[in-house]
Amino acid sequence: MDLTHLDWPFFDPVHRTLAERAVRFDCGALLREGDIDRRCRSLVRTLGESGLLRYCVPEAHGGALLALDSRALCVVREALAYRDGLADFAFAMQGLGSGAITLAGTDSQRASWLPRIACGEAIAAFALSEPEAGSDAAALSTSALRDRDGWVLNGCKTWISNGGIADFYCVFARTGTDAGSRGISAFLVPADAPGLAIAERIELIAPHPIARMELRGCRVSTDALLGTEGDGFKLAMQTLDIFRASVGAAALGFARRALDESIAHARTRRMFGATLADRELTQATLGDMASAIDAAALLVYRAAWMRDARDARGVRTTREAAMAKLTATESGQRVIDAAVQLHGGLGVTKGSTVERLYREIRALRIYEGASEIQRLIIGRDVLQRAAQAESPP
Ligand code: COS
Repeated sequence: MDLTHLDWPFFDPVHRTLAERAVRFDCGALLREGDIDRRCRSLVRTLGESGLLRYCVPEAHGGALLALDSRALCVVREALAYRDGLADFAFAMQGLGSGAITLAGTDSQRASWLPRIACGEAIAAFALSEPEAGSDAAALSTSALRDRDGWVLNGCKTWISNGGIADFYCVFARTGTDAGSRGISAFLVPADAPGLAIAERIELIAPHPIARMELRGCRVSTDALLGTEGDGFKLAMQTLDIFRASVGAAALGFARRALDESIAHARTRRMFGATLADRELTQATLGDMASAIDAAALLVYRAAWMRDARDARGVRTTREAAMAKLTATESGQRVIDAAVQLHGGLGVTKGSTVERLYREIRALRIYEGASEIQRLIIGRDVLQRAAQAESPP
């Protein structure tokens, strides 16, 4: 994989070294052995052994760097996605599922789970979406009622990645009577908590473990509350602010692979007495693909760099993360579509690399906030800035 973008000023030497390591991560055999659950568990374990999962948690709890570093997450996701979507998924979900613990967990919650996440011993999941609350996350209706010795959760969560194989779920539930984003809290729910059941496994066009789960009188202890009661919605959004840029990085990895496959194909495929690469039409297509990739990479790494630089000062980078995810996933889809077109019949043949990429990129425009939500976030921000410029505080 081309790593020349790591010369851009967004990066420190540690990111270049990390990218070289991530590119070398070999998951070949793991991707073929057993069903999807087994493959995913093996990938998590092997990613743990390789040390890459240490970039999903901070140093104090088994991580590689002092704090959760957005650029490191993006660099690893891009390299893994270049190789395989399931490897990227296994890495990303360890970070997303444990992100709220890193951001708001108590010392004891962090000590219980983060070191195990970092070595691949435990699998994490993020449980926000519900059948009637996907894009409108604040409409969630799962409830958590306090009782004498803990909390009792009731409700349904769906599209939960790692559902069925996770060791714990970061569950968002309503603890107050306030409607909307107020009154939502986060809970750390172990997979074996009484009352938690996987109700349905969901099959995707690019398979990974994902499920609908039910919480019926699911009892957890008092110390399962994650962060401050009532601040769960903000915690979910803060977690997504970090991981949305990294979804853009995964899209970049897929798009780079599509470009490389297209270049190799164009240089060898002969047509009308020349190679495809000799044709100006092909050259223009490759030019469009390469430009789209660089544009997306600039936005992804700007967002990651800004979060790393500004987080300590408490400055939000929601807009930048939204721009990165929106642009990289949407343009990634177009780049891969162009790759399929260049490959002709081979592009739609089951088992070809570009056919796999075509399936793998699609969900990225939907999960962790669909493109429409990212456009909404950016649009609202633009209007808010305009209003502030008119009447400064
Ligand atoms: N960081 C911290 N706080 C945030 C925040 C962020 N990134 N985004 C919003 N908030 C806060 C707001 O400041 C506001 O706080 P106050 O009530 O104190 O003013 C509160 O949260 C509500 O914010 P807002 O009014 O913007 O919420 P909305 O209900 O309008 O929802 C969207 C905003 C649509 C952006 C949100 O629901 C969303 O991101 N939806 C997509 C969900 C998603 O990604 N689902 C996939 C799950 S993982 S696969």
